[in-house]
Amino acid sequence: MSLRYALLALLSVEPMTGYDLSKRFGASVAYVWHAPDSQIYPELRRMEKDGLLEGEDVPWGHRATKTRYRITDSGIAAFRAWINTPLEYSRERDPVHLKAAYLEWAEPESARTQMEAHIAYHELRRKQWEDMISELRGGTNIMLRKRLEMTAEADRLRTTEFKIFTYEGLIARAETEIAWARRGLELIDHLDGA
Ligand code: VNL
Repeated sequence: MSLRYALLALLSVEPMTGYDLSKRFGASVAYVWHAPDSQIYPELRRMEKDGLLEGEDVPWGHRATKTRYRITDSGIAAFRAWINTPLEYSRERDPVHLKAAYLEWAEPESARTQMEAHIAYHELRRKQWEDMISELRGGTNIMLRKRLEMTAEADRLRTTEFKIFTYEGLIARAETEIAWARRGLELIDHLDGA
């Protein structure tokens, strides 16, 4: 369900074809909400059926057409209702922590490799989120630039600051994961020697 609100967020800026939307998605929301094209395109069609979007045919090349989606008043209302509704939390389902609980079964070498992979993954994500903050601060993120163009001067600061706030939280989380896996490596070594 969250995917549709991510798409509404992007389409609140301007109408887009599925193709443009997918590109914009990749440079913005995808850093927070991963979704492949195979989910995006059918979701757009469902959203149109639900009256949240209106599709119009636009020319594509010489003979073909493409659907360009525009957010409707009902789409804007749905987005507002969503942003103002508290989340229902779901209890954790994290395979890494499930495994961590039973590492006494693992070969120490395999346990080490898996902790190292955890560190590498979260270091990569941290870097990507740090780069995104630089884009947001530097005004080089295309999606935010378009959004700010249609945002009243008085609202621009908070429009930017909440995006940065999002990534600060993700970076802090990545750092916690990295520190935890480093502690895991120490523990594995310590217990292996014991
Ligand atoms: C936007 C731009 C959103 C950049 C982002 O992440 C982002 C936006 C949620 O303006 O919708 O990284």
